[in-house]
Amino acid sequence: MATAFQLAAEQYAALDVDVEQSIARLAEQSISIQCWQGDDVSGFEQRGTELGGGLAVTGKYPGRARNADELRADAEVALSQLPGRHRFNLHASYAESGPGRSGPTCSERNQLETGHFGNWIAWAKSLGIGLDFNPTFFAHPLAASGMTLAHADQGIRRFWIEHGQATRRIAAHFGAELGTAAVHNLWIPDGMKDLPVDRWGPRARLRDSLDQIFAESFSESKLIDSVEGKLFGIGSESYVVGSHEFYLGYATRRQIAVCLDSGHYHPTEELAEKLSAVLQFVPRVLLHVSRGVRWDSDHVVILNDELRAIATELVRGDCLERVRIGLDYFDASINRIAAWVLGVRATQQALLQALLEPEKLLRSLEEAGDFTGRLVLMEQAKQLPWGAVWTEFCERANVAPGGEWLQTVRNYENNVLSLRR
Ligand code: RNT
Ligand code: ZN
Repeated sequence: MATAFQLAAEQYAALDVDVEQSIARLAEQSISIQCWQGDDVSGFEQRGTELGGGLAVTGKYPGRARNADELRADAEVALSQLPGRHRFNLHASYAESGPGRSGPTCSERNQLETGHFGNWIAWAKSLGIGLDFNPTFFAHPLAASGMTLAHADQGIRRFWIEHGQATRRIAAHFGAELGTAAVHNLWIPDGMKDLPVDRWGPRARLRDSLDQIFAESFSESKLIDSVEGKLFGIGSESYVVGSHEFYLGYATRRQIAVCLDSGHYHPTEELAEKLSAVLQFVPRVLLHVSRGVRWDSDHVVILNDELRAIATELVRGDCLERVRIGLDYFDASINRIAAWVLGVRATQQALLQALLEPEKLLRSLEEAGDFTGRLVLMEQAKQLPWGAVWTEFCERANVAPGGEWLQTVRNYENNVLSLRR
């Protein structure tokens, strides 16, 4: 008797879709997993500063990782429940001092060195995964005013420029050590709660700060530079220095990547729609896959229409080689490991659906001007048995296709997380 997968493969073949090709492409696609979901963006610096920067974590779910060893152990549980090979995305505030494990203090952010990340590199090597990196321009006394790289004070601005210079060096080191270019993504919280008089000065200063940070050049095989804009944040509702237009212009001029975060636009704007425009002018895009809900840009990623639209554009545009995909959300109200697994799986499922689209047929209908047939086939494609292909994909990777993975996470919760106080 034919299996569900064989029947699905036949159905797809009838629409000129090769499921084996889709599975092979999906298996190659890594998702960069955000360290900060594992510990509510706390990091390991010896500091008493609140998170700030407009970032707000809500929830008190027990079991947060309290140190780097716990975070790594938790991430390994998530990785064990995911098909494919993924990456891990660190923030500078996750620095450690070495075997002794107590992190540097946050006052040292401008002096961070590769040695502060030695344990992370060794861990990534042991798992055969790549690392990505982010400078941390928040949760710091010198960011308390709401300005960092755009600050009017020379001393404060210098501190943050040095931080960005240091983190690029560290990211390039990750790339060299692990044999896969690390994305260094720069996001700053700079902005104003209420109407500024001077929108120009901070943007001119930010441009100058960036020029200083990006002055040193590194091989593309080690480092991919990326800049991330935003529409607004808590406390920066009226003015964000690093807006989408600002960074799009900056990235175009410098020919670096621009980061598009799906939680960072007006609710009626579609990130999917932007890809074919932005990628005409910048060499690469970093996607921050997130889910905006009301004011919050960082809910756990689920398989929704927006995510499917993004994945579809990536596949139709044949641009997966130019796009790095990372998750960006933090939810402290549910099991944090489950939050990771959910987001990676949803992103992979969206990609699989896109890779299984009867694209050739759709294109031929469009080229023939048959827009009726195009719309009918788009609707028909929604009924296709992609779930059977997903099941096959997971079984080949020895992970559960459905929610059964939660049992492993729950066992770990009972045996490990629940003991953390
Ligand atoms: C903030 C940006 C940024 C952060 C992470 C923690 O609005 O999306 O990417 O979420 O750097
Ligand atoms: Zn982001």
